Amino acid sequence: MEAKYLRDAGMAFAFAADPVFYKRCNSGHINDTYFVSCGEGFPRYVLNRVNTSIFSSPEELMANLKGVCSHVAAKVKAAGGNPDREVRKIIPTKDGGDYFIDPDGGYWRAFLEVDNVVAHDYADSPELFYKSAVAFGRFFKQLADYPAETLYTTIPDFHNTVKRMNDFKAAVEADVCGRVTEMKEEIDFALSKAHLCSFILDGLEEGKFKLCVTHNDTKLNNVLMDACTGEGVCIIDLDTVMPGSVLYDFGDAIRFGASSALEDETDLDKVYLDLYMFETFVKGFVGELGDSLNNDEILAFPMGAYLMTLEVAIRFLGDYLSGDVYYHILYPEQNRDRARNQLKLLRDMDDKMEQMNEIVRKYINK
Ligand code: GN1
Ligand code: MG
Repeated sequence: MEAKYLRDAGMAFAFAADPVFYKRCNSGHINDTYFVSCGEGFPRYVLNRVNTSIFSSPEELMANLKGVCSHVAAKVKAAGGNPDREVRKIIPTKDGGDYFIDPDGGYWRAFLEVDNVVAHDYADSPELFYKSAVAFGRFFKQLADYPAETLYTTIPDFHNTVKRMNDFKAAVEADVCGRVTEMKEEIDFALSKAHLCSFILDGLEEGKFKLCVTHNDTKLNNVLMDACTGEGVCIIDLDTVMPGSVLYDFGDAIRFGASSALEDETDLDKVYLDLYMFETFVKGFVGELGDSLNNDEILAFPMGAYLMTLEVAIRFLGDYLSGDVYYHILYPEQNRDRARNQLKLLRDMDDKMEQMNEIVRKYINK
C-alpha cells in the first residue's frame, strides 16, 4: 500500500519537475523508500520516509549525512570523478529544508537517483562481490580523515554485540508472545555464544583495532553498481555511519554477501558460508585498504564475520520473540525464518573458522 502523504512529500522537494510516478522499493527493513520518476528527460529521485521510532533524531541523522556526503564528494572531485554519481546527492525541499514533515509527523527526505546502476541482493558472481569489496574499501578510505567527533550517534550501541546479547536475553526472559518454547533450540545455541560477544569491543579498548568512521550496514545491496561495467559506483544507506571498527564493515559484508543464500531463504540446506566468496572479498578489501588495516584487524576478519552474523541473528530472533516490533516483515514468521537462516550460517562458520583463518593469514602485511 502506498504510504499516506507520499504524493505531498513528492511535491515538497526541489525536483526538476513534478513527480509523475512512484514505485516502492521493497528491500529495506527499516525506512520506507520510493523511486520517483518525473517524466522523460528528467532525473529520477529517491524518496525516503525515515523510521523515527528507530532513528529518533532525524535532524541529527541528516546533519551526519550532509557532512559525510560533502566530505566524500570533495574526495571524488579531487580524484577527477563525478560527485553527482559517486556519492549520495541530497535534494532539499522547495523551501531549502532537509525534510518534508507530513501532518502525522513523518519525516521525508529525497536523494538524486543514480542513473544506469544496479543494486544486487545476491552476489551471483565472485567478480561482482570483489567489486563491492573495492567499493566499500574505497568508501572507508574516503572517510578515514572525517572528523569523527562531529558525528551524532544515530543509534546508540548499534554494533555493541554485548548489549545486543543482553537485549536478547531480556527478550527471552520477557517472552511477551509466548514464542520461547518454540524457539528453545535456537535460543540455547545463540546464548552459548554469549562469551564471544565482547571480542571487537575489547580489541577497540585495548587499541588493537582502530576506532574509525565506518558505514555499519555493508550489505551488498548498499553498493550501487554500474549496469554496464559492474564497477561499484556509489555507497548508499548512510544512516548508520558512525565511529566503529573496520571489523563491523568487513563482517557485515561477509554475513550478507558470502552467504550462499539470501537472508530470507527458508530452505536451510541452501544456507552456508561460501569460502571462495569469503576470500574474494578479503582480496578486494585488503587490496583497496592496504596498510590502513593492521595485521590484528586482518587476522580478526573471521571473527568479525562471525560476530556480525551472531548479532543479526539475535536481533531477528529477539524481534520475533518481542512481537516483530523492529524489522519490516512481509509475513508473520519472517523474523523467525531470518533468525534460523542466520544461525545456520553461524553454525557453518563454526565449522569453517580454521579455513577462514588460513585464508586471512595469506593477506597480512609482511
Ligand atoms: C537493517 O534497513 P536495512 O535492511 O538496510 C538493519 C541492519 C541489519 C539489516 C539486516 C538501522 O538494514 O542493521 O543488519 O537490516 N538496519 C538498522 O538485514 O537496524
Ligand atoms: Mg540500512
